[in-house]
Amino acid sequence: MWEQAWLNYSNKKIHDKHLKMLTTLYVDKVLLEDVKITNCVKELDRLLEANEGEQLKLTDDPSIAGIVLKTTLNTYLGLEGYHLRYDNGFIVEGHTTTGILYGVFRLIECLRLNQSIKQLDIESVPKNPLRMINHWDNMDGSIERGYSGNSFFFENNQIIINQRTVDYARLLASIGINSVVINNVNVKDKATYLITDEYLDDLNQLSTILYGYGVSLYISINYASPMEIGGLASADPFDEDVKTWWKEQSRYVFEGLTNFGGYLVKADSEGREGPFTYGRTQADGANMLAQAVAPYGGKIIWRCFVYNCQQDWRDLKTDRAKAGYEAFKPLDGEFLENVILQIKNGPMDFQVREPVSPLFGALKHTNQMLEVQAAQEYTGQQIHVCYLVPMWKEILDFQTYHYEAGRVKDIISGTSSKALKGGMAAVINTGNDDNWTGHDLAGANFYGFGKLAWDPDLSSKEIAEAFSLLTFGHEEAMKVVSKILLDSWEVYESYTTPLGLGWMVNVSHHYGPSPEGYEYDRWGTYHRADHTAIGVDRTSTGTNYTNQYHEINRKTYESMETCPESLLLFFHRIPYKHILSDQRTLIQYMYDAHFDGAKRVRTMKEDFIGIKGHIDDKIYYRVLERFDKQIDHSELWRDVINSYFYRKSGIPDEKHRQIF
Ligand code: GCW
Repeated sequence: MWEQAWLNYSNKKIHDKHLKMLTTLYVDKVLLEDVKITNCVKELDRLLEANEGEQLKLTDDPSIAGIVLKTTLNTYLGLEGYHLRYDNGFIVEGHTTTGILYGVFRLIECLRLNQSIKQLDIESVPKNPLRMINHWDNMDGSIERGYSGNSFFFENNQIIINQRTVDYARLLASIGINSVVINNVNVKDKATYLITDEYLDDLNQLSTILYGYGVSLYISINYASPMEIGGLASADPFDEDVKTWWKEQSRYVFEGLTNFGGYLVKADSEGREGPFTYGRTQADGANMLAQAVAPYGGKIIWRCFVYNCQQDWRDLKTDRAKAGYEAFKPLDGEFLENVILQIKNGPMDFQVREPVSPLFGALKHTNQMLEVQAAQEYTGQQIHVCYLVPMWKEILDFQTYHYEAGRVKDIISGTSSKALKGGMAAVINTGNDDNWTGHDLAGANFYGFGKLAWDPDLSSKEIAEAFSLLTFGHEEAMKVVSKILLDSWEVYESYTTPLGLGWMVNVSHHYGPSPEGYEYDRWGTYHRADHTAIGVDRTSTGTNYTNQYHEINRKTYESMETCPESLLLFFHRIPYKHILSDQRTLIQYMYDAHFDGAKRVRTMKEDFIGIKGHIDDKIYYRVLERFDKQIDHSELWRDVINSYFYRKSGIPDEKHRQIF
């Protein structure tokens, strides 16, 4: 049976006095007809029941109510914001019922976190218009890069709808997510038919449930659909028959589904069909679809993950890092206004550390959305603990210098330019495991993504603490777990591939060390180590990738002296004997990082053991098992990487530790 993650209301009781107040609810009669309000009432019911409180009663008299839900005509809260305050009772106000729903979840969270109620006065409006989850779920039930079981949306080419669907929608609403793409961007086989009558009724049941929690359904589409299901000879965006096919199909889908949002598209990428086949641009392809969905207010989310995945490793000119910018920057201004470009955080592919994609802000007339990956494909596959909120915050705070308000978070939220709006998307880390995310601590990435997408200014620490307290229900557990979370990215990085190196993983499944796994392959991901040096020169003396940044950032990255050390090997080719800022040689830094990192995993486990008894035993043992694996695998990383560097360089460890 699946669990409730951070919505487990029975793990920590709320104050009796507050509980009592929640039992008398006033809501305007008309509002009670709205599904989002009935969902608020159900949520309060759940809380009361889990806390063994009295039953909730509706009252006609707001003056005796302990909690009041109401709409305000005032539009300052927008379509999703809320005002939550205490005035002899809890008052949750929104301009819309969606706002009220978010406000109720926030109230429950405040009460469970035991925040001071007397001063409760929170006005909150989400910073990002789109706060989106991308599932890479396949219709046979498998999940591409899934590390927590199978899909809870699909099984045997059918759509699953049950109480878990509702609980998922509740989890989304509780962290402010407003859109979800349920199927993998690699759209194949039956998934191509999701936009046909074969699935429409089931999809409508799903979209109706999601709607009740403020979430719009999106679907990943196969660009070749007009051929694969429409029987047309091409999918050329300039072909009138193709245009008509998409218009007809889209009318059908938008009219058939409640609150349908639009399509997510992976085109001309890793073997997927796209406009390039017909000599058309990415904008031609995106705009053709945008026109088809525009009459219904639909959106096209078009991914920028376009690169040559057939590179010859001997080709030193092509630099995969440059591909996204080269494909999309020249098209700036050509996309219709209901197209949003979805850009991965870095120029490569979700490595443990990458610089920020130079497309952000360089696109001046195009809606932009940031794509991050909560699924830990390259960051330990939910066996290793790796809390990614600190990484995402660095990305959001990155100053592009392209605008006065030029940080990535300003660009995607529409602060830089009122004309442009996007948001954040996460490839999510969920599956049908009881705890949703395989590793219980990986829930922090799911929770944290939503919180950050709503408010990028929250700190990594406050998110980690709130997650830990809500999920594990104990103060001591909160202290220990949040500390582990906050250290975890740095620890993982240090025993895998520090200094921006990346890619030393096993080919295809991407787990575990393989220093030259990708070195002679076609994917364009090379570190080019020889016996004297490692790294790719991406400056003006090399591939000139640095030139894709604003001049201020270009200069910073150009020089080894000013380039942030954490990205040194991303931008520069460095001799092993090069002296780093702390006077260590590069090779010694590598050895030290790998030895220290693996050691720190043992400390994390010991700290975790300290909270035994404070948290549910089932969770405790589940996490402990993951730590044991992490210890083994981090030591493997340490040994394989250290041996590799030793054999390449012939330079021994100054501290004479064991290198195999
Ligand atoms: O990182 C790569 C993954 C693929 C994925 C692709 C993408 C869905 O290894 O599994 O495909 O990125 O983002 O499209």
